[in-house]
Amino acid sequence: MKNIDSHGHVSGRSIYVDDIPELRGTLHAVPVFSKVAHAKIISIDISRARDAAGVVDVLLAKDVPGENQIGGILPDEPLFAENEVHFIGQPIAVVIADTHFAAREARALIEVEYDELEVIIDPRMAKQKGHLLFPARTFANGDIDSGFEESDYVFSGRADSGGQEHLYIETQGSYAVPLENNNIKIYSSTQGPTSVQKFVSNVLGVGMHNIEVDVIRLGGAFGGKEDQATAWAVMAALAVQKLRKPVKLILDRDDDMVMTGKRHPYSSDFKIGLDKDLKIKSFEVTYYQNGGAAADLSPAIMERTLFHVTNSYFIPNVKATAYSCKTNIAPFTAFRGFGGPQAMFVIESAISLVADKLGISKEKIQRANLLKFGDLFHYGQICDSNNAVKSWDSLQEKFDAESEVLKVRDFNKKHTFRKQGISLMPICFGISFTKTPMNQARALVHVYQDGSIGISTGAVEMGQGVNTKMMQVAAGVFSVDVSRIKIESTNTTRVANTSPTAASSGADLNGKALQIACDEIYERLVKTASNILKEDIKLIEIKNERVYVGNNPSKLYWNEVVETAFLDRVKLSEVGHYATPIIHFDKRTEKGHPFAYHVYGTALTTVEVDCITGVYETESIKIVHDFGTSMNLTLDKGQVEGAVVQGVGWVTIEELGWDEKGRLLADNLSKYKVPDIYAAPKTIDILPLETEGPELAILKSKAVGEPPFMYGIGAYFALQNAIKDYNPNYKLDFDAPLTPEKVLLGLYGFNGK
Ligand code: LUZ
Ligand code: MOS
Repeated sequence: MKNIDSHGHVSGRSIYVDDIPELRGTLHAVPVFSKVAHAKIISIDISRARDAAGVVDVLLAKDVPGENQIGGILPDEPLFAENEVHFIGQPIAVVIADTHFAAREARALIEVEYDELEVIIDPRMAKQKGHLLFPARTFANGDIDSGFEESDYVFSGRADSGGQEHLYIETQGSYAVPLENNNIKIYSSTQGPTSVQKFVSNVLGVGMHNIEVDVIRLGGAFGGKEDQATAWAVMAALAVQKLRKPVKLILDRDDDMVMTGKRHPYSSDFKIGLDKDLKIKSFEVTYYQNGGAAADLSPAIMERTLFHVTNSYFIPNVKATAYSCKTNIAPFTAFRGFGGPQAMFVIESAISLVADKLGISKEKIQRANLLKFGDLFHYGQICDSNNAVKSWDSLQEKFDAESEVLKVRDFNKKHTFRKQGISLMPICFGISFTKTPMNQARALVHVYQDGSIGISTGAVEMGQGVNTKMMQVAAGVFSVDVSRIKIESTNTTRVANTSPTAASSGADLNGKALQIACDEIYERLVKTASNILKEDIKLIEIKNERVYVGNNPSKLYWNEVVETAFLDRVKLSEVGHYATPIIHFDKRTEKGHPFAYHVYGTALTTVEVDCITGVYETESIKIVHDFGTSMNLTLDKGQVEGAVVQGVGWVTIEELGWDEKGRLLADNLSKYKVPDIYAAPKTIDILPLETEGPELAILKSKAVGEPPFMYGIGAYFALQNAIKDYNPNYKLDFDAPLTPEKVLLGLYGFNGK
């Protein structure tokens, strides 16, 4: 089944927040933000802005009737800075005017006087000074000391990975509209409609029932709109509450890049021990997460890092400690993988270092340590499949990895100034929100008397195709044509208390809830059909819009059953509720069974480096991926392709930097490089691993949003191998992204911190 949005997207008819027809009298809001990274605010003068042409109002912290607070997990983030600012881009006020441009011009007239304080950018320095956003955590298993004693080889090193700009095509935005009795409806580009509802009500000092949040779809999100879509909705709603006029706030790209948080940069120290058979005995790691100026989702992201310490490997003795370091940068936030990629980069770096020191191929070490059925994860869960080994071996076989390696070797013999590199990257990613209570969802289903169907769930469509999957679930249960089904917008009035569409779990959680609701109605319709036909209910089945009795088609059709059920006053609406069973986690022991299941896979990446310039290309990526029983291979392959390119971008060309004043260096699209069609791999081949898939996945179709991002990490190590081929004295260092500049330094021996 095709993505139900594909025509709308290609023809430009799909509706995003900024496309919603504006009501008469709509005003426009533009946020005002700090120009310095750390300071006391001495004064804020809004008088010139207030008098500027077209300006209706300027709102500050003192205009907040409820709580001036939008911290998602910890209450450490004011909506508007009042006495201090902690990063460049921190909101101080919002200007409301007749037009977006009037508001933007007036913003420049606001004068803020600062008393500047010390700016900290580096997480290790923040840790040294004791600036942590919340307490450190340690996940441990076994005894690392005896593990190192038993080891024949022990190496230690450091690995750094950089941040990443989400660069969703649609920038952050919201449109808030006054309803009667002081209620407000907000159209928001958010992954978390309930989160927006909750924080709007808290800041406005009203009940959640007074606020309705509606989401049609997002133009991409990647985690950037899980927690950080809130501020823009709150600001617009605040203006509506005061002015009783519709207010729209859509960030310009430059404001979005400066004001919103990105993927967390990490700096890490590791120590790894192996025995003679290359079995990893012990792994110790300390992560310094650059959290930015407020906690945002960092506690959860740090937790996911600690869950992914060992990637797809079994390591009996593990000790991992993570610090979330407070720096003067926009709070870092959720981004596809959610702390997992940062952990996986470190273990892959450690293994690469061992291979380099021992002069053997990395693949030998990787293969020797892959997780097997029955192995224990360091957080107490038992590995319940052999998919790590199966995907690895299946890749070797199906893509003839050995001959790919030989081809690269051959190419490198024949070329002096062009070198290829090849690398294998296995992945293992846990599916479920790490915070157990978040793993719940609801769906509302109406079967209308004409036989058509309306569906609401908590899932947010952001391009990933979750609405198409919801359509498939409902059409599957009722066995009707998809043309009968409408997927409604995601709306807090229809489906309440939703978790954000995140953690790759949108289709699983909402699909299961939807399945439960549809099953209930289906059973009632079967009963109606059995009454009409006077046949045993156990023999009745609805297939392709027709009633079957013991596999024989009857003369009764779907719409007739529905119509009769309606006249018989049968309930044709249902709410489904789903809460993932089995999962639990105990934070005191840091042990439990946090994930419904894991997703596995292996990627083989080949790159080619121009050894005169350092410029490189990704030649090919070949992947065997664990989809379970994919319910939509076209959508799922699309997710793998997009994710792997995004992952390659993260470890190669996407570079965020801040100067000593805390200014973001790549703050627009002429400076920040994302993979374009030329930087994308020339070929991406994806084969599904032949497995059935777990019951806890919707229709046994495994979650696919985040796991394939981490295949991209392979490009880093493929590039290192190419460099090593040109410069045998190349001293490996682990400092992603490996930009062409760094490759050039490596080729001629000038790399390293
Ligand atoms: N969001 C969240 C996530 O709140 N908890 C998670 O565990 C998670 N994992 C991945 C992506 N977003
Ligand atoms: Mo996410 S990183 O699943 O919002």
